[in-house]
Amino acid sequence: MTRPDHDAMTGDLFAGTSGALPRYETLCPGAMLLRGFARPAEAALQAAIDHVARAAPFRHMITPGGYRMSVAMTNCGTYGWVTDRHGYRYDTIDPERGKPWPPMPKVFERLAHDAAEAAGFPGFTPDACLINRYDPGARLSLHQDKDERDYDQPIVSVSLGLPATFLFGGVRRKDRPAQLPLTHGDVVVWGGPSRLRYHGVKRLETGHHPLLGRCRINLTLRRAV
Ligand code: MD6
Ligand code: FE
Repeated sequence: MTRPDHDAMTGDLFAGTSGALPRYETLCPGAMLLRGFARPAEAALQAAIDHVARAAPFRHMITPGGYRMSVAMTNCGTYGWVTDRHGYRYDTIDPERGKPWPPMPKVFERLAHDAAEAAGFPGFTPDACLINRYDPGARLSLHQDKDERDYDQPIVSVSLGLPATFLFGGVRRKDRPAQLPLTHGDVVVWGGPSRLRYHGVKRLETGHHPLLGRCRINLTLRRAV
C-alpha cells in the first residue's frame, strides 16, 4: 500500500517507509524521544560509521581516575571528545593517530539537524560526533555532559543495533533515574531545561541485531564550541 499523504507530509526522509512511522514523545521539558527517526537512514548511517571507524578505529579510552572504559569510542567532525589521565576534553586531533578526526558525514549532520528541528531546536549544526560502541557487558555510568561551551545547544543521540536501557536522571546525581528502553533507530534530543540531567546506559545484554550484529552503536552529536 502506498501512502502519498504521509510521504508528502513528512518529506523524502520517510518516503517509502510506510511500515515504520516515527512516534514522538516528550520525556520531560527539553527532552524528546523520536522513536524510529533514524531508521530510514540506517544503511547510510552504517556505511558512514564503517568509513569513520576505518580511518579512526574504536578504542577504549582511560578515565581521569585510571579506569579503562568498557564502551569503545571514536569521533568525527571538527572536535572529538576524549578522556585520558589528564581529564575530559574536546580536541581537534585524535591522540591515537596524531591527526584530525575524520570529517562529519553529511548523513550525520542532516539527521542531527532534522531531529533537533522535530524536537523544537531549529538550526542545529553539530561540530562533534562521539561514536560509542557497546559490546555485550559494556555500560556507561551516570554522568552529565558538560564539556561543551554552550548549554543552549541541544544534544542529539542516535541508537543503533542492539536494544539498551537508558538511565535518565535528574539534575542532581542522587535523583533516581528513570529507565528507558532504546531500540534501533531511536533518537533522543536533549536540551533546554534537560541539558544537564544525569544519564547513563545499563550493562548491554548479549544479542544479535540483523544490521549491526553483536553490538549497540550510539552517536551523540553536539555543538562542542
Ligand atoms: C549512549 N549517551 O546512549 C550514551 N549524552 O550510549 C549519552 O551519554 C548521551 O544519549 C547526552 C545526551 C544524550 C545521550
Ligand atoms: Fe552523555
